[in-house]
Amino acid sequence: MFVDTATVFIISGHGGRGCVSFRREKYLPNGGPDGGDGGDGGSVFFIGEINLNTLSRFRHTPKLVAQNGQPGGSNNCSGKKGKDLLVKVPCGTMVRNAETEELLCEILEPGIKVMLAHGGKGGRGNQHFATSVNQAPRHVEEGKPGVACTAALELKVIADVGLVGLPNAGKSSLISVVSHARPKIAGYPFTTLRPHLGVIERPDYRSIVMADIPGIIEGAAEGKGLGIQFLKHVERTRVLLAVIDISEFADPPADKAFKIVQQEIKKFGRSLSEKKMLIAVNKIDLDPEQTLLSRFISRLSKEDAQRVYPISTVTRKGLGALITALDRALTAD
Ligand SMILES: Nc1nc2c(ncn2[C@@H]2O[C@H](COP(=O)(O)OP(=O)(O)OP(=O)(O)O)[C@@H](O)[C@H]2O)c(=O)[nH]1
Ligand SMILES: [Mg+2]
Repeated sequence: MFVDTATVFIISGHGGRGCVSFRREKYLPNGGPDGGDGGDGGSVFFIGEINLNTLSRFRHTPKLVAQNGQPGGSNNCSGKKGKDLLVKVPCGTMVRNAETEELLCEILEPGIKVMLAHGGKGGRGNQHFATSVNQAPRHVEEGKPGVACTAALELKVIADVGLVGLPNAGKSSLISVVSHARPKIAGYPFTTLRPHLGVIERPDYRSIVMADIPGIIEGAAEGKGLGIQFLKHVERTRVLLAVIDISEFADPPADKAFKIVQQEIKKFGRSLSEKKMLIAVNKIDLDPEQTLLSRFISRLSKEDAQRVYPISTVTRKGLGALITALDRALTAD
């Protein structure tokens, strides 16, 4: 199952208690206080990880607890600091305070570490409390408690290009021939159940990140099929690529399919329909005379017709031109 939301309980470590102790040595009957400080509690950090694409592990382990600091010891020994907890999360994770819904942070890039809960400070040992009038203090500080909070995590994958289309259009086939991504491909609807990312290598060490999401169907906005929940994953992309099956087996046929895509994107709202969109007309190997392609293009608006890229993921025809166009659309602004 693809999980893109999770609730976690974050608890940083309690600071260790300071120690009450007095120096005891032979021939030194009344040594001064030598109680060490408690160690600081461990903090909880989130760190962005490129290879993760779900929050499912938090369903099983929602408690994220850093270690407590150790109490101080005698002989001025400080307690050990509690170990920090480093939690790997997929890039694109948004972290909110579960009660107030306030956005705490967004983990956008791999390797970036964000502290979610600071560990409690360790208490001071009695060595700090000796004064001229009290040379044998029995007073120490308790360690400060850690921070506890409940956070709501939400994953919205980050990509440059988002693939949108009906089930079976060939979205996963496309991502698998232009990148190293290997999502499942099959001739039945809803093969893809969760988003996949693929990286397309470009000259000059540049790359385009493409997101394959589950297919949408008419009425997706009202919850039909897998719904439009996955469209939020293309919310952060800069360019949308509609993938349309041009073959005679396409059900519904290409022009209807394109209308559904446009309509569902509009219904989703959140400025998705204002994004640049290119149209990949797929499976042209099944339309050798280009009759279906010409008919499809003739029914489009002039503006849309100029954004059509005929491709076949089987023969790989048109893929180069499509990628160049995507690249141009991404670098245009
Ligand atoms: N002939 C032909 N078949 C294709 C082409 N591209 C994809 N297919 C076939 O179309 C079927 C669906 O392909 P997928 O890539 O799984 O389609 P999808 O859009 O990811 O489908 P969902 O994940 O269900 O939304 C598979 O049987 C593919 O082999 C193509 O260019 N030509
Ligand atoms: Mg698929």
